[in-house]
Amino acid sequence: MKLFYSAGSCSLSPHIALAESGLAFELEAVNLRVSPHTTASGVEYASVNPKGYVPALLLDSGDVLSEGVAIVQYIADQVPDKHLAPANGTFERYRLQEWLNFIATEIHKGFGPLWNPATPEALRAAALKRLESRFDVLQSTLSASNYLLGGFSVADGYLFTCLNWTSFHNVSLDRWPALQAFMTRVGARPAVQAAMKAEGLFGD
Ligand SMILES: N[C@@H](CCC(=O)N[C@@H](CS)C(=O)NCC(=O)O)C(=O)O
Repeated sequence: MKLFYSAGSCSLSPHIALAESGLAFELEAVNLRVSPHTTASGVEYASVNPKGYVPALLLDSGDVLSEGVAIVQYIADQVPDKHLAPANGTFERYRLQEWLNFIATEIHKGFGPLWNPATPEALRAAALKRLESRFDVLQSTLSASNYLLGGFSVADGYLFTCLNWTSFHNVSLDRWPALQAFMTRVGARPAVQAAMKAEGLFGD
């Protein structure tokens, strides 16, 4: 398997899932700053994932799977003994999908306007306010539980990935102590450390 990624972006989520899985995998960086986006081996990225964005997972079969929430569930299902996702068909699996969708649409895409330097200040402030209301929801869950589903799951790797962006945007998590504790807890996991190190996110 090969994960196409861009350091620190949402592709860190499947990278964490792969590291947690113990499965063998390769990485190939995608340069999102150039147009057209190009991979480290010099291939035009659209030939791998016509959607043009990371992440994408190239399977040994030759199939390419895109969309982070699909990829992390695929990875989790390869290693059921690791309990990275509840079993398909159980109510808990729908609970996982509920969180994954919340993270994708409310948190991940909630950061969208903050990345765009052309976003007017009023729009940025409104986007931040909306994000903060979603942080309140997370604070409520994570003050009662170490992880979103109780035990670590791929949803936690995804949430960690997105909340990590608060540091890029100077957004303090001081008002959400359970989120701060969550970041410390997830960030200390060896697999998360390994994925972040591989992406050069520790500045070394
Ligand atoms: N719907 C996609 C969105 C992925 C996404 O937003 N990727 C961003 C990085 S976090 C990206 O590659 N942006 C570059 C681009 O769209 O050209 C998913 O959930 O996987």
